[in-house]
Amino acid sequence: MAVSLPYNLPKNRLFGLIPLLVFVIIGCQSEKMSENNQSAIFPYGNVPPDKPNMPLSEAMNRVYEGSYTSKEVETNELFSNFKYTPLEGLDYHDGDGTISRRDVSKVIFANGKYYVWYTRRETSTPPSAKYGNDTIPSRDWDLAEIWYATSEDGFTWEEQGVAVSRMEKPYAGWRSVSTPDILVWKGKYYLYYQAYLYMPGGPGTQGDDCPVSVSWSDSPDGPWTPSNKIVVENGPSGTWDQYVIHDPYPLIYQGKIHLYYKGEMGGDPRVRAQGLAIAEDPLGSFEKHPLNPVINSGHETALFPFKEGVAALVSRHGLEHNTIQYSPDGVNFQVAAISSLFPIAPGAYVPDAFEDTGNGRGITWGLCHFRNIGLAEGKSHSILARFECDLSLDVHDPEMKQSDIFNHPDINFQFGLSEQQRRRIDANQPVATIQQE
Ligand code: AAL
Repeated sequence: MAVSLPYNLPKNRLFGLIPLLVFVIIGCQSEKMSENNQSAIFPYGNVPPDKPNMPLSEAMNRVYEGSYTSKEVETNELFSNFKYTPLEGLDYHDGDGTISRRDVSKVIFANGKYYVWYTRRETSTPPSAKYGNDTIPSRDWDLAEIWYATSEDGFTWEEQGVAVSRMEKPYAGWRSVSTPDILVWKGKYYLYYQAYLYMPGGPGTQGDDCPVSVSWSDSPDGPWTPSNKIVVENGPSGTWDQYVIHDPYPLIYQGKIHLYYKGEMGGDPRVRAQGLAIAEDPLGSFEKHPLNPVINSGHETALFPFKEGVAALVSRHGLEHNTIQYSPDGVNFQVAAISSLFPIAPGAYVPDAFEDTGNGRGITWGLCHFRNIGLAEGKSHSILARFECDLSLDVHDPEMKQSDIFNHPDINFQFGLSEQQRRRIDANQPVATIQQE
C-alpha cells in the first residue's frame, strides 16, 4: 500500500492526522500478515516438485533435503512392498525337522539357468540347543553343508547336490559350513561361507563365532576347491566385530571386491550392524573399511548396485530395521525408503552384481527363507521361498508400490500378548518390566 504524506501542512493540523497515520500503519501491517499467511499454507495437490519458498516443518523439509530418491512413495525407485511364492521341487521330509534349507546366496544366471547356493542341514534329529553333540545339531545351521539348486523359471528348483562339504579337521569349517554367497570374478566362481570350528555344544549356543572362508571353482557346478583360509578375520579384542563375522556378501564395485558382512556389537539383545571389507583378490587380503560399521542395523543384508552406488535391504534389527538404504559410494548409507514384510535372509537375483557398470539397475526377485517352522512341535527347520519386489530402474509395477498393505487379522493376532504382558495389564501395573528372551 503506497502512502504519500502532506509535508506542507502546518504542525497543529499534523496532529489531527495521527489517527489517519495509525490507521494506515495498521492497514499496511495486516496486508503484510495476510500475504504471509497465504504463502505459509502448504498447497493442495501432488507434492510440489520444487521446494516451496516458505518455512517447512522438519518432516516436509526431509521430503526435499532428505535422502529419499523421490518425493512420493509411489515413484520412489527404492520403495517396494514384497510378495511371496512357495517354491516347487524341494523336499523337506514332510517337515519333520530333519532337513532344513536356509540362508541362500544371491541368485545368478549361468549356462542358461538360475543357480542358488544355500545352507542345507540333513540330520537324524531336529536341532537342540541343549543336547547338541557330534550328531545332534545345536542350531538349524549346525552340522550343515552348502548345497545348490538350479531353475529355469526361478519358481521350480532342482537340487543338484553338495557344493561345499564340511572341511577336514582341523580346518575352519569342520563342524559346519553355512550361509554362503557367490562371487564371479575374472571367469571363476567363489563361494564365501561361515566356517565353524569347535564350540562347546555347537554353533549358536555361546555366541556364533565362525571365520569366513572361501572355496573356488571354474564352473558353477563345481568341483569346488577349498582355500582352507580365513579370509575375513574377526576384529581385535574390544572392537565391534571381535566375535562375529556373518553373512559374507560380495559385490564388485569400483573395480574391487566389496564384501559386506554382519557383525555383532554386543549388548543385550545384541546390536547387529554391517561392515565392509575390500579386496583386489578373491582370496584376500580383505581390508576392513575404517568407517565400519557402514550400516547401523540389519541382519542378513542383501545389497545390489544401484545407479552409481549401492543399495541395501536392511531388516529385522536396529534403529533402521525395515528400511531400504542407498549409498552413492558403497560406504555412506542413508535411508531411502521404509517398507514392511521384508524377506528374511534375502538372496536376490542381481544381474549386474559383478558387472561394475557404475549404473546399477536394481532387483525384482530373489529367494529367502522362513525359519523356525515346526518349532513348537519339536520339528524346527527352515524352508526356502521366492519373493518379488520392484527395486528396479527398468520395471514399473504400481502394485509393488502400494504402501497400505492389508493383512488378514489372523496375522496380527498371531502376535498377541504374552502371558506376562497380559498379567501386567490385568494387574494395571503402570510400568512394564519386559524381560528379553
Ligand atoms: C543366519 C545368518 C547367519 C547366522 C545364522 C546362520 O540367518 O545371520 O547364518 O550365523 O543365522
